[in-house]
Amino acid sequence: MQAIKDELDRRAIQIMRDNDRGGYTIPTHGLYPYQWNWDSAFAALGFAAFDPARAWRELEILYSGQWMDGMVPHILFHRPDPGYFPGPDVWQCRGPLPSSGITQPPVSLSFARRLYEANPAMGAVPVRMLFDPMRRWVQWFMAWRQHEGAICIAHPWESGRDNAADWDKAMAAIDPHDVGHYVRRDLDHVHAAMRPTKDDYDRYIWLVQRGRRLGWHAPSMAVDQPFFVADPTMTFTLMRGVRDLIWLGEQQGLPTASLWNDLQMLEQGAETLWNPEIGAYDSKNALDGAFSGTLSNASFLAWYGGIDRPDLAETLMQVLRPLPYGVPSLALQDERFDPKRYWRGPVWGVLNMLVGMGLEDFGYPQGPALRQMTGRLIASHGFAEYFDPRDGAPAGGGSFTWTAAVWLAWAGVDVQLA
Ligand code: 2M8
Repeated sequence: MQAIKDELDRRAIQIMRDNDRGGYTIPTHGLYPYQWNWDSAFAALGFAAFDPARAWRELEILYSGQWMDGMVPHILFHRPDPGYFPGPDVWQCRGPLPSSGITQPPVSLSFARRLYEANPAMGAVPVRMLFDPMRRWVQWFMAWRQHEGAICIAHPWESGRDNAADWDKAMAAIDPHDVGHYVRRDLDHVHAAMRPTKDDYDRYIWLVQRGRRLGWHAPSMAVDQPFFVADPTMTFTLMRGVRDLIWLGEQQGLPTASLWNDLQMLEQGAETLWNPEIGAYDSKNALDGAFSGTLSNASFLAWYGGIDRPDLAETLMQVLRPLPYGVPSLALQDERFDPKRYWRGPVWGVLNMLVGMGLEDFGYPQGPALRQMTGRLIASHGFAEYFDPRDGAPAGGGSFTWTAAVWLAWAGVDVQLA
């Protein structure tokens, strides 16, 4: 058994090294040839298991793309690559590096704390360097993505759960008839049945075109927003991020006063996302106040954010009961459930990890159980981008950085293989 675990560790490290582009890591060769924001944060955790200095480098390069207004972009286009659409020519942004004009869940705030805790002597300098950029990113979220204390997305790609059922109604309100012709590249790499539909893509690109037209100027973009949805992914990852940033600031004697106010606001905001009809946290359209009515894996991030809800654990048990490999991106009982289509059913190692870490913090037995399920999923089905939640069949891209990182940082650590 130890030999199998050693071999999986070796493969995971090899994937991280193969996807390393010299200081930053791509999610997977071909499909995603650039540096993605939250993927990079997971990569840092993976590197921490075998090369802590390289882990900090990953975060430093990520923050080197931060915009003047504080936003840290969701993609940094370090080197042009025609294999991905939309590339830097479509986004036309004006940050210090070629980038996209939107952001992604700020898990890097919390993972910086994990890196620091593992080795405070090595972490002191990078923490002092990254603290202010991180605090400015938090301020950016509070200024431009906050609604009644919850954190919203202005594009489905911001949540990281691109085609989640959460956004269906809000996306239907967009009319993308003037989007024009464009050529998707994702379908060169992955079967169309596992990817978002053309209707989704028309709206993704239409929203990019709007941002470009407005020069990605946050105040202009906030006027007559066509899409603005409060998202549990963003709200809970930022909530934990702020807690962890406060902790880091206190360790290093850095100013944390404004962060306490942000935290209080986020805690109030999170409660606006509790949907009693589904017994869980839900996304909510900030433009009309309607809940999406979606039980997703993000519905269970409350513990990760630092909030304990025993009634949420009841709902989680029901969602997990029929499934062997963890929290699906959409509950099996939902009529929109699609086991292969990306964020509309498949199970993702990264979300299992965030949900599981939160449950472990609060001492729920489902936390270690989720860790073992994820370990067994990866051990038996490889380092795929995501998996069919019913039988674990691998889907999407292969040799995936964040799945390798989840193995190294969490799921593979004390895995018990049969
Ligand atoms: C997926 O999203 C990108 C756009 O950002 C895409 O499909 O082109 C999502 O799974 C997202 O969460 C992830 O960060 C990205 C790279 O792995 O791929």
